[in-house]
Amino acid sequence: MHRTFETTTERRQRTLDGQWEFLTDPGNEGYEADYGESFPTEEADRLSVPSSWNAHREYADYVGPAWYRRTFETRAEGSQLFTFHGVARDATVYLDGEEIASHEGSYTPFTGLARNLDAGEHELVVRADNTRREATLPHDDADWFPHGGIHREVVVERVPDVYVRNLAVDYDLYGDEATVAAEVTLHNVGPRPAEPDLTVSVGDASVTDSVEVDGMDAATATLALDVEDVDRWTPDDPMLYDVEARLHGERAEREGGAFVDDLRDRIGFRTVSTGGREILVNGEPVDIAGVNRHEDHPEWGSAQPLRVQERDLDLIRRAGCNAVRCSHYPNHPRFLDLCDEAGVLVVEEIPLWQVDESTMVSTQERAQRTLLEAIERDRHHPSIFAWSLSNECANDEATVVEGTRKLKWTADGVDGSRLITVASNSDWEGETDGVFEFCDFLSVNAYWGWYRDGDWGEFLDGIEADYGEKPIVVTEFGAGAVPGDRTHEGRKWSESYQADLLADCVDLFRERESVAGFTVWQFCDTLTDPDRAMTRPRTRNNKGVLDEYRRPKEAYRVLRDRLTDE
Ligand code: ADA
Repeated sequence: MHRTFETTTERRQRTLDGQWEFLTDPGNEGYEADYGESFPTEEADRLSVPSSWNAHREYADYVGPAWYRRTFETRAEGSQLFTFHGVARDATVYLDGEEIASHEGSYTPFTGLARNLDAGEHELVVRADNTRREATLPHDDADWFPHGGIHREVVVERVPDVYVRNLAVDYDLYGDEATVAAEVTLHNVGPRPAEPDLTVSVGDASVTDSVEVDGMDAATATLALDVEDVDRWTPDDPMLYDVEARLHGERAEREGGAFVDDLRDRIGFRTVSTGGREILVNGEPVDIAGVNRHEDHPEWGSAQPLRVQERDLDLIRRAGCNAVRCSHYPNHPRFLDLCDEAGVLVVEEIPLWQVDESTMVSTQERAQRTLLEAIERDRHHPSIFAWSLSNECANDEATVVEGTRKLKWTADGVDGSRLITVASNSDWEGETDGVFEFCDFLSVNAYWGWYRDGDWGEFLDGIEADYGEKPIVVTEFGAGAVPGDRTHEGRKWSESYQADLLADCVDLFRERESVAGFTVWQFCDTLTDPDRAMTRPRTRNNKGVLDEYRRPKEAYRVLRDRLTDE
């Protein structure tokens, strides 16, 4: 299951996990060119879905297009909704030879609908391509490994002619009362108009209305309801409420019978804001102590089995951390569910990474789309307290500033309930950041003591002086450590050097009033882009406080000693 709870009780929902046929296509010919119309099953390998093909020895370094195929059976005629929760990176989906969906970007979902699909066997073919270019997100210079493949779940749901396409819940909180507005989009894939009853419920409160939706059309209705005696979501007591949009309707006379459909999610009632140099949850200051986490594992690549997610979160919490920065992209939605349940605070980012003037222009539209997709997918997670619009872009350039401002407007337009930030290394590069001006808090990346010598204290003095009274979160700092290299001398690349540097930084950040928190770079060692292999031993970014198998380095203990009483 792609979430920790059921997202429907009425639809027949299947996850197309398991082995799919798989074929790389280095010449980008399509299988038709070499093999004729039908998929060359005899030539194909079998690969597990979800997984990254680079986690399989034979395809460890493969970058380019590849093809997946499988068949599946449907018992009865009906419409089927296919949701791909993540294909890395660009994908086109064909059902029985017809294209039903295409999408760019590894980390946000997309859907394809097959109207009135016949009963019987069907063929699903997916073309995926992990080639990075100047205008892809991330671009071709990004330093994390370009995993490819169907790395998140593929879910198929049988939906009635009129079904709930989307549910977006917003609320305002007044003490322990909430006024909720639920925007529900219905999609009618049948030819005739319909007027089903729509019930929206939040916990025990509910409201019902009827909604008209024309044949072959969509309609959006906003239903309002009040929730009383609200138990707020707090990091210490992360109370969650079930939300549901449920449809009841009569089919057209000729067909007879009733239909029903439902879509479920969860929300948590809380506010996030800033006050002076502090980040506030429900008006209370929180000290952010967290890690940066890439989705990466030696056995799974960028895919994320539940057990890996549970264990990662457990290790994060055992270190005394209360926050995760999902660097540098929307993480798997189930990981966010776990954070909601644990009361862990999350910064979600889009993969707009180290973009300059020219790449800002070429990626602007993709960035807007990705941001919208991320917010649409994740708007209900109470754990997410901030959207991070970019990482280490050339924020001293006017084009980049204006492009980022557009992203902020986009986020504000669809979700006014979270803080906005960007992670910036401008000051570390000796430049002035033009984007900080419209951020709610400043996310600062710097590697004093690793890439360069310098004084963290002086550096923070400068930031405090330059950007007004806003909270500062040091979102990246750290040092590389080759696991097992423990030395008395504590030279670079040793665990000892990394541990000492982290200890000094954490002590300094915690003492400083302007610093509302920090997220260590990074949770665990991760595969790096092969182009960086000569400066990164083991072709990994070794700045993890755990190694790639999540075994602790000295730095993990140092962090834990400082953040817990154990
Ligand atoms: C940058 C970047 C990270 C990581 C880090 C490093 O700050 O944001 O993605 O690559 O550097 O390890 O050098």
